Amino acid sequence: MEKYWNPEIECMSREDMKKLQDERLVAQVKHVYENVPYYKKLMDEKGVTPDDIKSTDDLHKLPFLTKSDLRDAYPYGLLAKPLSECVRIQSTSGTTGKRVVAFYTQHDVDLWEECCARAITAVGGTNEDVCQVAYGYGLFTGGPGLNGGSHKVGCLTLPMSSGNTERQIQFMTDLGATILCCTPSYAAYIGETVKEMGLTPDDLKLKAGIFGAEPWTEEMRREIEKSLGIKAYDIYGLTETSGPGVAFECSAQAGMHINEDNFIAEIIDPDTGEVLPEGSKGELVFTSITKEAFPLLRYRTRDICVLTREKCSCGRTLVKMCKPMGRSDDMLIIRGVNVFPSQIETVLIDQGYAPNYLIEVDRVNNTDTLDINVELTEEQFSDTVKDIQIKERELVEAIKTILGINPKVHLVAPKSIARSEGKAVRVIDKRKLHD
Ligand code: DLL
Repeated sequence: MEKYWNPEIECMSREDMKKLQDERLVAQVKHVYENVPYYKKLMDEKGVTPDDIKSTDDLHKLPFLTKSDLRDAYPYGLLAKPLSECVRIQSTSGTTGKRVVAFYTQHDVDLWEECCARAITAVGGTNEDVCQVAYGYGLFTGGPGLNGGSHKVGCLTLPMSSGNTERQIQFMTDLGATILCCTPSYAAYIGETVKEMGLTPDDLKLKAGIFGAEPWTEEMRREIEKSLGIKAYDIYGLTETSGPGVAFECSAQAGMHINEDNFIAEIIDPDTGEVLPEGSKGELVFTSITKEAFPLLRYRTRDICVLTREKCSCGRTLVKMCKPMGRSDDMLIIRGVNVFPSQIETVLIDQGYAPNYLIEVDRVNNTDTLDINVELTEEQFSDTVKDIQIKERELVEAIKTILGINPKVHLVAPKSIARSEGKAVRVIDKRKLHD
């Protein structure tokens, strides 16, 4: 039987949800207009006033916000409540430019934790569970978000943070963790380490994992499910909209339900900004309708996605988003061809490699180069040099078929590609260094 944390909201009729969103949007636009001079200016420039926004049908009239607005307004320029009412700051894990700093009132923290509680309940979590949170704690939203959700549900919460993998596994077995929350790349690494420690999934009590914060493929889902003996569920979110829990997967494991009572989702054409009809592929845009301190309106996520309202077998009526299919800004253009790292990952896993790889893009004599370093497993490593060369050629062919361009493939020794305890670094684009 499917369990819900908040059945009234999660299974609300479309009509009632629209009514709720309409009311909340109208109030939110007024709140932002009156308290955030930066956004008021954007609205004034567009000739829009709060009176023009009577329902979600008017959403398209509002100006967009982008990461560059967040940088311009850093640190307090988008704050909509006095600092004395804020109780928390979180920040992006980004390593380039100024970090994004998000603010929360206690009300905002409560709503965020409710979203994460819905995600944990959707994977079967109850107060009988032991929930190991191995996302990073600190400024990154992963640890604090799932930690709060786990408390709300009443799970016994293990606030492990990421890293120290053998200790993670020791706690996991000693304390009988049943739910694991971390990035999918770290889950895959934990799976590898379990095997290396001479353990099998039967030695673990784990039943479910809640993995997100970075792109991962269906093939990777199956790998993780096998190596840990669990069901692996996706979770999505971004610092700008609070953190994990904006959307979460249910028992159907086919797309993530968006917490629409808090976030209105739109899909736009990333080039023109035009709102696209339901079912179209485009850039995901979110409007927070309940957040008090950092209420971003029409925030462009850069995540490329499709929304669907098809009936879900879990009974939830919340709109679903597919796995992000890449970002409008991290898509690689190599010799004029659009390349998403996930396409390469799919080929690697299909051909029996572990998802440990590093893509290096460079430009030599005005021509783009694509080098893909792929780690061999221990079993594959015992092959002769000749066998390895054959394997490299096979991979080159398979990738060429999918991408239409010729990569260089380097099969490297097991464990020679640095492991990540947070988000994996999959791409090094050296062209940016020359520009
Ligand atoms: O990654 C929040 C989070 C923490 C989500 C833990 C899920 C679990 P940021 O560091 O601000 O926040 O990064 C947000 O990460 O715009 C996406 O591009 C990417 N992302 C997040 N979740 C997923 C996912 C957190 N499930 C950015 N699949 C987003 C693919 C994801 N990409």
